[in-house]
Amino acid sequence: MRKTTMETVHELLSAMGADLSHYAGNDIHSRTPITGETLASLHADTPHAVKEKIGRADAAFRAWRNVPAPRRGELIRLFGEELRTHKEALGRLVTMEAGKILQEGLGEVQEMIDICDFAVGLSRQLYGLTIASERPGHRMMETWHPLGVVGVISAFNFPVAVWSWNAALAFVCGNSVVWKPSEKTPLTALAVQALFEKAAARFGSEAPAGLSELIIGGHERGQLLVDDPRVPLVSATGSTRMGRAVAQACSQRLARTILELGGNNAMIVAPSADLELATRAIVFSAVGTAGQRCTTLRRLFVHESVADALLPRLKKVYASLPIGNPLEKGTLVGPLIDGSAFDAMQNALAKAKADGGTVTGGERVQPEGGGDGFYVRPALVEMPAQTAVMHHETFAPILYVVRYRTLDEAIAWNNEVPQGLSSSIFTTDIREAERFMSASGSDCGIANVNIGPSGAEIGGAFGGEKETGGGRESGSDAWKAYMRRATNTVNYSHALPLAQGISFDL
Ligand code: UN1
Repeated sequence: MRKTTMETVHELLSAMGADLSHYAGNDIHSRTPITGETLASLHADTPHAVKEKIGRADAAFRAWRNVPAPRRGELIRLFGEELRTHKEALGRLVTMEAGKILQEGLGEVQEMIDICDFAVGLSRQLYGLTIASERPGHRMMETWHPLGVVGVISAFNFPVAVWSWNAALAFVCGNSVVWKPSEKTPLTALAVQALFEKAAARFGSEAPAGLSELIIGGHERGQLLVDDPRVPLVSATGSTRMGRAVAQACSQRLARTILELGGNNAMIVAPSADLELATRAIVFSAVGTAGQRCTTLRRLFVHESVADALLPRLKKVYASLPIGNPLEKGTLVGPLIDGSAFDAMQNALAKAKADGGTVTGGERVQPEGGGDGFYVRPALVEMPAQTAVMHHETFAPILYVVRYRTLDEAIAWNNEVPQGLSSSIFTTDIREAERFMSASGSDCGIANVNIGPSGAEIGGAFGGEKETGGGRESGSDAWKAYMRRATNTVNYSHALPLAQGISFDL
């Protein structure tokens, strides 16, 4: 007999050691976007429980900060092992709860494994500088110390990887983590928490209880985390509207934030571009994850000399995109997360039409077995100019295409929107490529050449400017945001010279 989706989900959860019985209730409903069916109904943590969890995490921090960083790395190494063992199960669960195709579900778990590896190495490289002192017999240095409880708020579209970019770094840096995942994806969060607990059990008693806490609930539960004075850093991923609220609340109590908010990412296709590569990059970055990545390609600026060669190719690929069940091999476009995402997409397309756009695709499709899932054909929209609708991020597969004449014009359009996450140029002209990456080029946190704007590796710092929020997560030196820096000046002389040559004779 064929298993129901619900049975499969429960099997996957129990394979990973996640036990839903603690959360039996009726506040939060996990629905699979594949068919719209409810997978599980959970109760939300009460405000009291949220405060207790933050308290436990705070106590855990006080013990964990004294564990040597390379030992802390060992816990993350074990966690990475759990993720390797359960990659298939977790990847599948991501697909079932968030609707992305299985290749991308697995890719998301791989991204978690990659950041664990990065964090293990980092645990032996939390370096500070030594600095030449202006005073004789003095030494200056900086030391990086753990910060405290790190609050992580994540969105439905990367229900597990975004937590891991933050958490893997936070843990090796000596912090504890309290996670408030999207209320649309509580099951994947419970699975990850269970895998972390397995790793912590193998690590032993040096890992204090409360090191990783999970809060199930809606945004008002997240608000408790954001407002809590025991949380010195909140890392939030989601809409600009949410990020603004988090920033305001945190600035009120002078807490730190790492914000990774809306993206409205563009690609420039220049006259010398390799159009075959560009086509593949455009399609992956515009329709991957059904247009629901913050790095999704949303605006395409094509030089007028190549537009007539590129657009027919694109239309051809778009017309034959396999849309359907994201668990099935061969599917490239899965469902949107829910009906409101579909409505937002239709609204944006109506506005684009009113602005003179010509829309191809964008309609709802109903694949066999898709039930109440919201599947759409990705839309290509040829626009006469970059109009107001293009200044907004609509979390759906809509690609606006505008023809350009000069590179200056295309770069200006790239930068004209309020968001500043990712961008790319396809060109084989080194001058254009360097110009795009220069100080007067793209104003985004990510500026790529001959690859699309999405699908970043974990080794680089990830994040963007302007309304994207300015935060950086993941690789490079993003770890510094999860620590506090102490400057230490040590006097090993028998005198007490003052800085700036001040004389202060007693
Ligand atoms: C997001 O959509 O919130 O670069 C993150 C990418 C992925 C991460 C996207 N590595 O597309």
